[in-house]
Parts: sequence; structure tokens; C-alpha cells
Amino acid sequence: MWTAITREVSPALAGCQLSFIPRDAIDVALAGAQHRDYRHALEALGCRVLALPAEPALPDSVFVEDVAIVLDEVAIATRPGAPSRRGEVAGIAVELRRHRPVLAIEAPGTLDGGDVLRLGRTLYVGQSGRSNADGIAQLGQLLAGFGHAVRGVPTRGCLHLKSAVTQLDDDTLLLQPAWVDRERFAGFRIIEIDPAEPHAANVLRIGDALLMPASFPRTRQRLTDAGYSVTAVDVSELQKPEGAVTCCSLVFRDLG
Ligand code: CIR
Repeated sequence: MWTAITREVSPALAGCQLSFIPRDAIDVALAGAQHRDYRHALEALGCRVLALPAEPALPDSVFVEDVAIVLDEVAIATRPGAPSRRGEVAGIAVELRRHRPVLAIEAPGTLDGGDVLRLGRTLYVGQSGRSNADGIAQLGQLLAGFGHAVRGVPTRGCLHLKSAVTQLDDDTLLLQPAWVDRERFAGFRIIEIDPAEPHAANVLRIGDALLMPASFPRTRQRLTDAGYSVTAVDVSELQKPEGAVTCCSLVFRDLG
């Protein structure tokens, strides 16, 4: 029903990009084990998981979400805002061509997939330090012919739009009000994260189920109280390099 493309943790993970959190020692072996558990959790939620081999020269390459956007009709290879991450794109694009036609964001545009939140036929794109106006405009032009609208959203104090807001179901979002304005999402029901857990807004929706980091029990309680089925995974060593759960996979529908 769903395919999830993932890439195993790079042995160079400690050389990752960091923007909003201080550098902390990363246990790379534990990161690899947590990534394996994450892949198993995706399988348990109904995904066919592809685990591409680690890229020793690309520290952030486990965060495959940032290098592509996958829709039913087409995939977009991005041009990440961090130059150190641009070498990650080609390997994922090759894999995606087995599933979708692939278009690309070109220089001087920059776009990180972590900034792209698809809600129905509108793609909300974070105007972050990683995705620039040219990249967002290119995305709009590439997708207009497929009937998808693109709308820029200002973010503040966080890496990507999906650090601040993700989708829980067709009508409901989980949102961190310090990092994005809820008014940008008029018409949606909003559940806010617990204020004691500022990084908790990044959850991965697979059908009717949600996957989230184990380190946010208060926000998880809010979600289970609201009736959601939530699986928690320990991703501590993937959070130190400023990742979370959406960033470690590209999940898309199998079109049969
Ligand atoms: C970076 O700064 O690019 C990586 N260290 C973390 C990327 C996380 N990506 C995401 O949440 N979509």
C-alpha cells in the first residue's frame, strides 16, 4: 500500500549540519540501531521499506525526506539549502525514477523536503533558512500543471516547516505555536504540542496511524486522548543531528 524509501545511517553522522541545537556527542552505532527499529515500525504500520546503503561521505544522508517530494503524479528532486547536502539528491532520484517521473529544482532555487507539508492538493512550504523564494516559486511552476497549489509559510526559530507543524488526519494538524502561526492553516482543527516539549510537532502519519519520537510523552498523551493510534520510537541519536521521524523516510502510495 505504501513504499518508504530510507537510507541507513552514515558513519559520518557526527559531521552533520546543525542550525538550532548545540552539538552533542552522537552514538552512531545506536543511531543505526534506532534507525533499524524505525524501519521496523514503518513495516508494522504497513509500509514496504527500502533501506538504501549508507553513504560514508554524506553525514546527513539518513534524512532522505529533504532531497525529494513525492506526489501521486510526479516526484521532485530538491536542491537542499545546505550545500553539504546536495550530493544526497542524485542517489534518491535514481531510486524514485522506478516509481514516478522525476522533475528537479534548479539553481539558484533551494528547497528542503522538510519544509513541504502537503495538505490535500495544497503544498505549504516553509520560508525557512533552507528553502528560498526562488525554490518555492519553481515548485509552484512545476506542480501547477498537476493541479497542486503551492503556498509559502513563514517559520521562525526552527529548521523546517515540519519541525513546527504536521498532519494528524485529513482535517487536523499538530502545531508548535512558537514556530509558525496557526492562522496560516485556517479551516484545519489544530492540536498544540505540550509546551514542555518544543520539538514534538514532527509526527509521521501513515494512513490512520501516527509515528512519533518516544521522548515526547506529554504530547503523545494529548494525541491518544484525542483518539489517535500512536506508535513511539526511540530516535534520540537521530534527534541530536536535528532530525525526527518524518525526515528519515520518503513515504508514498503504491499506485499498483
Ligand atoms: C540538517 O541540518 O540538514 C540535518 N542535520 C537534519 C535534517 C532533518 N530533516 C528534516 O527534519 N526534514
